[in-house]
Amino acid sequence: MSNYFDSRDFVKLAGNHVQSGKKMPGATLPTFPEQFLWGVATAAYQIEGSPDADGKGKSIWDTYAHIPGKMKNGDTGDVAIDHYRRYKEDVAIMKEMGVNAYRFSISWPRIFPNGVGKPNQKGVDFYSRLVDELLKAGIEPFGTLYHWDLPQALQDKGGWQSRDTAQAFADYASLIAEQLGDRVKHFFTLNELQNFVDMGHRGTEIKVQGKDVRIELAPGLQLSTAQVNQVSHHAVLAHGLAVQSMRAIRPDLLLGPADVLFTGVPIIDTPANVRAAEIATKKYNERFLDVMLTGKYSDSYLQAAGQDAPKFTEADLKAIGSPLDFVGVNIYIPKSYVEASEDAKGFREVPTSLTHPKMGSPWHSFSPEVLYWGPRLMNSLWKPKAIYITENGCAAGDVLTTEGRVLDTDRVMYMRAVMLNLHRAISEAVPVKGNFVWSAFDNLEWTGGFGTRFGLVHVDFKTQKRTPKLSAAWFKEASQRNGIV
Ligand code: GBH
Repeated sequence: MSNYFDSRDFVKLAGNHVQSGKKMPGATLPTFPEQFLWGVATAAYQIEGSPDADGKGKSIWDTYAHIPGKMKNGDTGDVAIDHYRRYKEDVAIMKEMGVNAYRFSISWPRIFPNGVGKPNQKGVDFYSRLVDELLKAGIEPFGTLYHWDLPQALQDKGGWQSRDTAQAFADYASLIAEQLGDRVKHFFTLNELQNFVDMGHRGTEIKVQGKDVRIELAPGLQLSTAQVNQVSHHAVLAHGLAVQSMRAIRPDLLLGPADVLFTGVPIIDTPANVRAAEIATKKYNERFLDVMLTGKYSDSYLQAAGQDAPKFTEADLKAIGSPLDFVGVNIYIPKSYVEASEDAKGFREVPTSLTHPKMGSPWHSFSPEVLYWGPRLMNSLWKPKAIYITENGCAAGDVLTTEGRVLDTDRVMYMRAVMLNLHRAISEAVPVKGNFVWSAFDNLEWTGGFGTRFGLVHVDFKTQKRTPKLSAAWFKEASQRNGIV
């Protein structure tokens, strides 16, 4: 089918010295555990397009992206990379890239156009066809139930400020378990709870190279701290109720969240700094991973929140703390570099150097060691049964050369560095089972628009032509060798 993407092209892209699948003579660089998954990830709104097809309802992103001034260059997901119609070609490309696991998200309003009520079978059928195509290609499907595209109908009734949204999510989750759970064995509940809660309901400031970068996501609200804390409670409650409702339908499913890990990285490797980083990491995730993995809100959170603490019941905590098969975490940047401190908090944040290197997007400082410290600290704090890195990757200033190549040497540098750090964690017995690169294809980077390219595969957004980048060739080599060359 795609003549621009056969193995010869990979050799052309990567150079003639590559002998796919063979060990390089003399190479002593790391190999990964036998069942390690070399995955890639995407999300529905960022790739699918076809916002009205086959009975789909509106999501909050369909609404938000059309508000003037919200999206860079006025970009929207109306067409995106037209994956809804081109999914077969996209699966074939991933297969050719040596991908053995694919993390995709299911659009809730395709399944429940009104958020609740009668499911839309045609929406389910799309994901069913996608899953069959993946299995035929030998790619293990990993479904994400929520990657930020809440049905607009639920937003109109209060969205995540309403407790009913958590219950509606559990009902949607059980329908997916029933309809896809015969073929999809792994599901992630919600993507990056902390980011969609905070960026969507208050906006977040991140400091990079001394500059504040403000990030907002749909629905773009400006709520009070008490309201945001209630929203975060409903998000973790949705996760817990979904785990329960899916297990009730199919006890054999393997379930966990795909949260973002806010990591404290020790400024230098002294035992006191490592301890400080651990304390910071627990604190940074107190409203999310910490309550999901311990079944309780920490005393320090509840005390500090005081009047602003969320309202919850013991039964809520029991659901939120439901036992999990794995924890998925997206890891891009440290929340902060930290050092030991004598004060009550137990750590002090150190501002990043003004010249700290960064990757293509405004918020993305280049700190590959977070792929070592994140999993390591997570393991020592919460001892999860298994860990998946559900996202890492970077934007780059990709251009097509006249020969039709995309030579993203910076992304290759990034991935080599990240995977070496991840390997270090695995070699210390941290149970990381796989890694999903963000992203398989260039796509709509939320408010950042189409100019912020994260893909291993370049997409011409006018013609929809897909072209694997140098980094795709790197990925194929690494996945075939199950190691770094
Ligand atoms: C993750 O978010 C998301 O899960 C994924 O969908 C996203 O594409 C990926 O990482 C890369 O960002 O105005 O250009 O700064 C991480 C948090 C949310 C940070 C969206 C940047 C706005 C784009 N990101 N965000 S920009």
